[in-house]
Amino acid sequence: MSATRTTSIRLKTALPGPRSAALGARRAQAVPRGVGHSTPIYAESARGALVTDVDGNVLIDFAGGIGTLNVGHANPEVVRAAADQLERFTHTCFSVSPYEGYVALCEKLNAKTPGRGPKKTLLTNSGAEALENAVKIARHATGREAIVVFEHAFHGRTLLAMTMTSKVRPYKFGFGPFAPEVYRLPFPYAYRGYVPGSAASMLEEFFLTQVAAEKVACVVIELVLGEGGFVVAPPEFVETLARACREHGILLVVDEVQTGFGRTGKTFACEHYGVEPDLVTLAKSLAGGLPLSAVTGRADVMDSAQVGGLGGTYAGNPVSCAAALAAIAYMEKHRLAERAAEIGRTVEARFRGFVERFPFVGDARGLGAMRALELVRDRATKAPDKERTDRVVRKAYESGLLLVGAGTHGNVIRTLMPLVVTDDELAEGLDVLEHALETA
Ligand code: PLZ
Repeated sequence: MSATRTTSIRLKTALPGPRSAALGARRAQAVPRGVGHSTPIYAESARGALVTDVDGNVLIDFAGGIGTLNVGHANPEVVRAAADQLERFTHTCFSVSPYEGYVALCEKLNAKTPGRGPKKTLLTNSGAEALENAVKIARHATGREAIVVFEHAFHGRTLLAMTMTSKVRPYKFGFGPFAPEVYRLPFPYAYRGYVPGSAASMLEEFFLTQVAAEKVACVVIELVLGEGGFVVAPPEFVETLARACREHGILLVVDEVQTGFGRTGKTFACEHYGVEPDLVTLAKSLAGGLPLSAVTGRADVMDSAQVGGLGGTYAGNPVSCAAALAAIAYMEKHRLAERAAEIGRTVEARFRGFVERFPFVGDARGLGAMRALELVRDRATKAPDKERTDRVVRKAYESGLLLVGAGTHGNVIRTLMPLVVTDDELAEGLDVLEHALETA
């Protein structure tokens, strides 16, 4: 830590301040309680990795809109591109009167995503919608109905995406009946019992006891679980899975909604594994905070659905496309994936120290800047400690750091800071996190 470090956090009030508290009271009257929030801090403005709240407090953001802000809050190049497009036209609907931005973005994503053959891209609005469409396309292309997903997966909140999501509370409880033909495999969770080398026999058993391989349209996997707690799939597992998919004519869909656009230290998590998925789903940091998602994949697969079978009124909105093109150009120009790897090394070193220092930190893990701590009641039983995790998140925001938890047991703290975070902001945020761990 350098003596000359600049500090960014500026607290004028206790948090939440009076204006945030007043908005919280209005919210309670106006918004259903089902819409949760991890902090009660209401934003007034935000730049880079800093958020200024309605009481004038400045906080460091390690949540980044749950991973949507790799290029930073209100990135000036994204804002300019979106504003220019807003001036020209806000919307025509691509299936009525198309426009270049949609096509240019698809060309860009076809070129950037893993996989050497010809590719095509469909644009949609949200991560969930991308997953829904990936499944529609996979089913159409294979003529099969079953889909295979993983324990601890998160794929969204619409009926099919919610069905594909694993965690019952709060995401599924009371919201059934669920979509049919969704089968679930255990995720290779090293800290909680995955045995290396067991992938092939597990898959064989699965296709005998759960669903016949020749009935499966696609397997959908997050290579690093997002909401599930930043568990990194071991490469040997992914290789075995990809091989089984190839052997059985099953399409491999990699959900890069949270891992994408540099977060893991490479543009896409797939690049760490050398797998070429048939389809990838993209969202979050794709458009620098504007709503946009995509399915990119093998042209022959993407083209299988009939004309008019894919689309949506707002899908691929021109303002979001302009923002995405600017966000991608910014990531390339500023080598944000490399910066993510560097951030990851800094965070990893501090987190290793936290494992040594705090007996309740059971595991520290991640890939690139996507890093997590798993909190347990004791290291022998590994009993999850959600209560302490919630206290850490609260202590952190009270001291000026926005954080989000994760994990099926709610006992994981994860980092999703904008990748434009400065070294000083990063160090200060990590200090606040350490203090929160000390006192929570
Ligand atoms: N796939 C891998 O991480 C969204 C969820 C926030 P949407 N994760 C944040 C919440 O509380 O709903 C996500 C993801 C992965 C799909 C999705 C879904 O993306 O844009 O939220 O629909």
